[in-house]
Amino acid sequence: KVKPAASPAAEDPAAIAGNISFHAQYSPHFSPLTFGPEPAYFATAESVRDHLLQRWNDTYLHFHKTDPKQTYYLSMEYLQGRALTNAVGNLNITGAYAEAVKKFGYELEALAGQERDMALGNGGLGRLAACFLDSMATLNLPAWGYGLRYRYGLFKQRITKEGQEEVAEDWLEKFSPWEIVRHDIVYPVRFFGHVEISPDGKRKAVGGEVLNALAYDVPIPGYKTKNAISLRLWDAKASAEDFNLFQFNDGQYESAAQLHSRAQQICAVLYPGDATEEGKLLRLKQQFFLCSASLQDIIFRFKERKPDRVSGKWSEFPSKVAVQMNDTHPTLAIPELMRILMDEEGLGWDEAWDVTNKTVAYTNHTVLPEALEKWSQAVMRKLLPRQMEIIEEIDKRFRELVISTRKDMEGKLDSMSVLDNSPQKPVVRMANLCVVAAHTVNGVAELHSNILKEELFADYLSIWPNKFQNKTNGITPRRWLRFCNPELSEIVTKWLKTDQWTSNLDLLTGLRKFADDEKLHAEWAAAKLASKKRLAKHVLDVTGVTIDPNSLFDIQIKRIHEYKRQLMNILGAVYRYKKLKEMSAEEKQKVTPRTVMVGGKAFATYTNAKRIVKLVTDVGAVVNNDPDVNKYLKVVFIPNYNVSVAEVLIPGSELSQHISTAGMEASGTSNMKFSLNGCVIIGTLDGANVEIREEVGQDNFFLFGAKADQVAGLRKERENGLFKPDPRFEEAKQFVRSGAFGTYDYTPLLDSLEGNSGFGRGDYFLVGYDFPSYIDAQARVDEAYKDKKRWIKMSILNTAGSGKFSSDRTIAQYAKEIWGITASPVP
Ligand code: 26R
Repeated sequence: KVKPAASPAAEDPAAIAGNISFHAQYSPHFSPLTFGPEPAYFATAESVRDHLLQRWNDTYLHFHKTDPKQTYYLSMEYLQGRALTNAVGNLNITGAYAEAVKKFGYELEALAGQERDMALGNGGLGRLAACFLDSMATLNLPAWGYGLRYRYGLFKQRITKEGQEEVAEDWLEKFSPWEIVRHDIVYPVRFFGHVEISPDGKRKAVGGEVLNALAYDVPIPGYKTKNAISLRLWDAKASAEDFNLFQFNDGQYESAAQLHSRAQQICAVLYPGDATEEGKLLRLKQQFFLCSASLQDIIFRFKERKPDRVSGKWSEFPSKVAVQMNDTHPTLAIPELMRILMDEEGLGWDEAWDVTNKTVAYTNHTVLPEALEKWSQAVMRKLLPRQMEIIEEIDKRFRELVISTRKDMEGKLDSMSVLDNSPQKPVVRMANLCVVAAHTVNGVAELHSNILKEELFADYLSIWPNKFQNKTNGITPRRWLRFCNPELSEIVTKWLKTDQWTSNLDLLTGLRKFADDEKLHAEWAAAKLASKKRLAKHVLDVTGVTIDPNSLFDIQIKRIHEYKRQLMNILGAVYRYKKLKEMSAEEKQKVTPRTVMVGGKAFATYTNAKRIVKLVTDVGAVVNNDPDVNKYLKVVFIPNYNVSVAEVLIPGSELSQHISTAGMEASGTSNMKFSLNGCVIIGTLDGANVEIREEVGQDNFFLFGAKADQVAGLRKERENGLFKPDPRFEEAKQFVRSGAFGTYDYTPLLDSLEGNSGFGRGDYFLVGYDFPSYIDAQARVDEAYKDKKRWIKMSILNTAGSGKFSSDRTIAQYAKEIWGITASPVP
């Protein structure tokens, strides 16, 4: 019935349907004869993409003409999730598209569900980068992202009898409608080789293997603006010349295409295992590939925007370019920019260093020692000989600076220097290189930034007191409330009498004055129940477990890590189960029914994390099938936690757990998403929890546990044998040891909570110390939940107090206080 129309239409559902039909027929990926949900999704996505392309071209041209200072965000991770709902939402054409697809008999939501998550990231850091892009576009900032186009992003998690199983996830199997290959944008990236010195003393990298970086652009639309920015992802390619036709015709197929297969390895997977030397080398290659290609592109654009710019004008570079390094993974941008400026553009060291320093800034996302990158000097010298020379020079000059200007700090040089020259294992300390080279270093929450200043980078603070800043993380309110929770969004808009909160999240404080309003309570409770039912359906679909939407939904979703203490959560559930078993039928009547849900991926080689996954599933298998208690407690492991699963779980949760050992979680960002969706937090004073509690009010946050400044002392106490475990903690562990949850050997996992040595680290994460106050806090939760009015009020006040945690606020601060860029809206 629908007439195909090539021109994109934004407003009119009939015209949109025509355009969708056009895409189904003229850019077909499937037979146009069948129009099932999958082809319908692709055709719809391509129709939406037409709008994005228009804006994206206009924005590029506008930036080109006005030549503003621009930020380039360098990140090894982007956890974009799905794009369709977000794109039509940001373009403000959801209604029209929903109606259009109805003409083909589809619900827009169902089509959106066809899309594979773009999961080019691990967790917090990658999702933060995705939220930042959304805010940069929305704020009309001249900024964009650079990353790698991994073929296999984060693995798919399957839960079997053995626990977690990792399966490669091929998000590009059926092509992504959201990326545009840019055959016009290709840069050579050199690995290995050696440094050649010309008669006039100039140094230059030559030889080795050269691979090409090919750009793929993902347009990022801003919310209710004409601006659309770019996420540029690099793919590695070898050229035809590298294909040895002679060898191939001689039957030597593998060696004929050797460089082609090496190129494929670079972008094959996100975080390839780095246990082997080959693995380490590959990761370093990935990092350099991102840095080198991005910098060449940045410099190309710097020249393109004002072709009369000559190399004498390099001092202008920092007034046009800001480079933000998302953690230390793109640190090689520093020596690579130095190399380009010196070896290719002819600058001297001092000038190149000045330009580099004024251009790059570094964000730290973790203080965990094992996550602070250190690369072997030997590997680096082999793979990147010229860049390694430059790093050595940076190190040398930093040492000279300290000795000549801060004699008093000389004794600290061993830990402050860029190179760690210990004879057993000489390494480059990437964080130190970042601190020495960048003009600004920031942490991602107040507490974390203070820890950086007082501990990790304390010595540098006295040399560069103005280098250190805080930028508390944020989340995009579009994806994380407006689009994932339309029911609650409508209520918020209705009571605030405006939908402006979607781009000015501070307006949410306006809900506070209705926190006791019974009509709002009724609407709020109904919206929450609807979301809980949607969540329950998801749980049934993926696990086969039926959960009761009237029970308290208690959720912990995040990467599985010992410092995040999922083990404390599950031991708490074990304790709860044991107490339920001991109760009379009468006593049980008074219990608040609970559904405890845990989700998250464990790194493939992280044994204890995998044991924790297994324990949650084992406890669930027993508890959920125990007719004595399963009306009061269910324990579910949610498989394959990702962005799309989060969009279902977060709106439906009532209590969420952010229970890391104080001082260890740099910020956390899901805590913000939960709070924004009216979910109450049980948590420690860690990361952004501290600021969330300040904003939502201490009565609306269940606090427990040791404070960050107590942690070191408590570990000492424990070493000295002064720790007396609470009997409830002993009881919970003993119950697991007794085999109540099956025959799997949990001894090593539980032993990590004991002693001062041996298998564990003497309960390094202080689960035993915090357990009693955690159980007490959970008891307060149970009491609070019995009082429905009180609970809903807490829920409303959480949403009302979440304004600060918009990534619009975070990005506005980066723009002003680090990057020095201003809005540049397309007219
Ligand atoms: C290279 C390897 C060692 C590696 C280590 C750590 C790779 C990736 C990571 C991920 C870390 C840096 C990460 O995701 N950190 C998280 O960043 C979030 C965004 O700032 C914080 O909210 C969160 O607390 C922090 O753990």
